[in-house]
Amino acid sequence: MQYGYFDEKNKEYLITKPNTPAPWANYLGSPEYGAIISGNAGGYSFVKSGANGRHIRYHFNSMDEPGRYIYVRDLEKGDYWSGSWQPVGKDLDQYKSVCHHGTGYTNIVSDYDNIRTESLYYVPLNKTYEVWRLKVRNNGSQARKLVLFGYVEFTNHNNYEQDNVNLQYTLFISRTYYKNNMILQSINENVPEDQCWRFFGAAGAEVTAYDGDRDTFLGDYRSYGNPSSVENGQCANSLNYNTNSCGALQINVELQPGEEKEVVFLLGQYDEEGASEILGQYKDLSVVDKELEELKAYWHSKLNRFQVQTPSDNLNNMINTWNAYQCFITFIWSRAASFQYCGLRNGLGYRDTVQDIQGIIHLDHEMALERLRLMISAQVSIGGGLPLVKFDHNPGHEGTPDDPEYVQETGHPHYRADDALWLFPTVIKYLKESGNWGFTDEVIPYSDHGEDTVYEHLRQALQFSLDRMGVHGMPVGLYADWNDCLRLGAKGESLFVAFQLYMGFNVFMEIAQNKNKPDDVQWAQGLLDELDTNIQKHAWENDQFVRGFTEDNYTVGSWENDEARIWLNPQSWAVLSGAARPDQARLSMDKVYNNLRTEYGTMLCYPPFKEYGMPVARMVLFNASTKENAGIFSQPQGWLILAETMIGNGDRAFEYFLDCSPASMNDKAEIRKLEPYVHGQFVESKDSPYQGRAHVHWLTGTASTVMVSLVEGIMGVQPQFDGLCINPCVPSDWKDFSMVREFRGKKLNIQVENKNGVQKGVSHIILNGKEIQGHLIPAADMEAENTVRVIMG
Ligand code: IFM
Repeated sequence: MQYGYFDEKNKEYLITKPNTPAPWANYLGSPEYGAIISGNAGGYSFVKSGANGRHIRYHFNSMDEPGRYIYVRDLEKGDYWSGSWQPVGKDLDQYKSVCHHGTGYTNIVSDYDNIRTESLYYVPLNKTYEVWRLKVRNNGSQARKLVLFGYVEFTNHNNYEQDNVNLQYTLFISRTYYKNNMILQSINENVPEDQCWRFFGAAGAEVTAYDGDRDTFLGDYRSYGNPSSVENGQCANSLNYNTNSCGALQINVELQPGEEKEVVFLLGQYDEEGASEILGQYKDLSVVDKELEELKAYWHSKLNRFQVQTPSDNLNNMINTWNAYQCFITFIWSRAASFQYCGLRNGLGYRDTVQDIQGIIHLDHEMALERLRLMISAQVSIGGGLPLVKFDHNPGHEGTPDDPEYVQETGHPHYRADDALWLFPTVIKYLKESGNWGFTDEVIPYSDHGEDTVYEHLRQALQFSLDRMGVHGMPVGLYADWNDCLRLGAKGESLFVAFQLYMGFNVFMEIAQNKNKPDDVQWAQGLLDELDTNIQKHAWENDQFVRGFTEDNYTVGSWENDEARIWLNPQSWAVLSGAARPDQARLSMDKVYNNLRTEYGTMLCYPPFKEYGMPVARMVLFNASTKENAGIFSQPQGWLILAETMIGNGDRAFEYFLDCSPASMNDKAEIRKLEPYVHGQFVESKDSPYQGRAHVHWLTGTASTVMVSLVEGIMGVQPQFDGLCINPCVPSDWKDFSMVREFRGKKLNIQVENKNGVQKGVSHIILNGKEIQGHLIPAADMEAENTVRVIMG
């Protein structure tokens, strides 16, 4: 079933049926002032921290409530509804609505009983409050008297846990006040220093009545769907005292046929003075249109740095807007706040963040650089990464995972085997995109003590693994590798990490070569050769790579096992790292195709664990076909696509893209449930009764891996030190397609011709009328704007 569609031109997803199978969300603002909103206006807001700066309430694990509600009541008929379908939930035969989720804004347009409302929600650029602009229009032939209500439910404490569980305290420390068209809420904690203020105000119309007491507004034994004040058509001018607070503002309007009125509601964490100043800025309501345009321009100019036109709308929507936008959202928000992440994590996961950076490098390498520096400064001097980089990370002064204080503060004991190795693909991508070669010489502190150049940081990352090798000559798995549930320990070995190390050596050598350091190249080459021999000797099993070895020498991911006998990641990473020989690549990738692929994506391993489990295979805790226990983990789908493109298989790479693309499920949303415009963390696979159902929306490393696989793999646009390589790997029935790419301040309009229908292979390129052999466009030959013809075949 379909609930909406993509509007590629406006970079929006339009929800045309509001009864979506899960709350379909969008992000507004940034963690400085963050807001999440569903197609039914459910969601919450906070300043800086989803857990500690929360000022509006959302019930996690609920039916998507409460939220930023606007109610409309017809004074004469007594009927009422809401600007979003929920919470009142009118009959969908009479109530029509279209929710436009765009880049940084959401606009819900509804029609009911000849009244059209447009509720636009956004956070202005670089501002720390939110705006709801309501337009209400009488499309009928009779004059109408309407009562409008804006409603928000404040938390009673900035810490959302306190708000939810410590009621014997938090219920008694908040008060609301009404002043000058706004409800102000104060929370008495450590007054006066930490006195916390929130406001909900209206601009553009006079408030006729208000409620600051939630229980009065809702009434006893009622819900958000039938609040007492709305049903009565009159707020009670209540203020809370030892009860829950809220902000409810009532505005009465009269509309002649065809007439439209506007009111702007504003919400944030400001005291009276700050709030009045903000309200004052919206005296002229046209500010809203200006701010909306600014917001669109900000996002669209980033996204427009890489745009494609291919025969697949699905791919176009993903590359041009939604996958790219999701990469930014995941990059900016990390795993801080969504409808599943409740905001509790007080920092950035090392591996997740370093991977997230990759997703935006092609669109904004400057934004990427700042975060990259931070992550390098969270590498411990012995080379490993801190599993969690706290929001108040203090380079040079942090504890380490061996240190009880760090463990107590972060809840993260022990090093992960993979963390710092993620720097290799990320740093090299940044260097090649930006051309900022000097970055390798930049000195950055270690997290605990000391400092080094980025180049030496990379060497230390290799050293961390070299200092922790197992009996087969491969890196040990420690507390976890990429797979959080695989505990191979201090002696068991991980093939995933072995392939990461393999890639690490190759990247290090490439950089060393460019820096003219032959001794370093030789050092890395010798170690790489050794690792290669060990992988070939111990890890290849007829037609697949194994996943690892436990301390007691059980082989994880052996075809001889009863459970989890084949794993996806070692096969794709053998290709990505360059370790797989051509015949191994083909055999193992075919084995993946034949044994792990399902119509909803490719499983992480199969069959699921049932018997073999703790302490090594912790995924046994998950139901079969769920998450790491043979679920379709979404992030590895990107590696799979990329691996297929590296061995020239465009048809299969595209097939894998279609399997996992959220847009492929746009007309099967009742199965997938999640938003069809964003990836989730995983999809249930074939041993689940709900095969195809996806979970954990928005904040997932999938955004970056799939993005990279589409941009560099399928579209084949790969920056190099000295230029831009264009080497697409596409389905054989793609005869021509185009791209627009910005690269180091130059613009390239690229037309690809594939008359012979090959999957991969460029015969020549014509740059501004001049023929180039091969597929590299030298940076030195580029003009400010370039016409590029790429001839495949
Ligand atoms: O790699 C991890 C990630 O760090 C957190 N989510 C699960 C992934 C796979 O275990």
